[in-house]
Amino acid sequence: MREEAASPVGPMRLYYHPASSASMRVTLYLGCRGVPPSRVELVSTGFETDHRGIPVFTMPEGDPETGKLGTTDLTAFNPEGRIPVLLLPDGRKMTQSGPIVDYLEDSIGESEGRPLLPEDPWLRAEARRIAWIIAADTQPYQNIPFIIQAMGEWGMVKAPPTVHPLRLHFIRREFGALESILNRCAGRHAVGEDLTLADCFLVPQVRNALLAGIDLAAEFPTLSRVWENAIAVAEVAAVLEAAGGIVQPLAFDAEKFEVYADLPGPARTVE
Ligand SMILES: N[C@@H](CCC(=O)N[C@@H](CS)C(=O)NCC(=O)O)C(=O)O
Repeated sequence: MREEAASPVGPMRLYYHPASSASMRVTLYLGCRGVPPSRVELVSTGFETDHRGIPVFTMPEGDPETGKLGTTDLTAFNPEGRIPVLLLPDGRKMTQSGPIVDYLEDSIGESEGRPLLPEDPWLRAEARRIAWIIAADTQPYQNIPFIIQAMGEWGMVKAPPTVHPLRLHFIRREFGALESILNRCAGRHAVGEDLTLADCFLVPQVRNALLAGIDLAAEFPTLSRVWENAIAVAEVAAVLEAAGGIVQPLAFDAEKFEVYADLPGPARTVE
């Protein structure tokens, strides 16, 4: 059922946070596609941590949507409680980084900027395959909130979250698959010579892997080359700089986590 429409004027608005790797897939897409703020305005959410040290994204104070909802609880805006969220001028909301990017790619005219999906149907599928491997098969299993909760509530082996064995296992498992795929389809960038949607999804996940201490060049040389070529693109570099640099900054509260998980020693082993 269609959501209640607001005034259908003004830009779309992307609710995101610089600490969110899923959000960064979309902000990279916007930067690389050259979508101006007059078309999609970036709105940073608030950021808190709960008693376990887990990040909680909140509706921004003073935002008109927060005012309408009467709460900063993100689940009132998006029942999934997650970002990114794309808000259309008519009030409709789209969630999930993949569908958000697909919607933007389908609705922005080909005359505006360079499309970030190849024309060839097979190569389009290759780019989406890489995006799906990141979004569906990698990020959820290495996600620090998931790992913290599994340690605290479901008896999983205790270790510092950023370098937890489960996190390392799934990053290495999926990066191994991506390395084989990239060996067939990468040129300068992930799919051929031009930067595509695939690079927009790979870059934030590589930042997570670097926070986990993975030696990308030694373990995944093709992925490492594709990453180096991506971060050499000015638009990509600008998004990374705005989000705190090449390595994903720590986005949980290590001190609260230590108390919650009763871990000996500091949880903050990787800066
Ligand atoms: N599959 C989602 C993942 C979104 C996601 O996990 N977002 C994180 C930040 S990177 C989040 O909002 N987490 C808050 C929570 O799960 O409560 C997508 O691709 O958009």
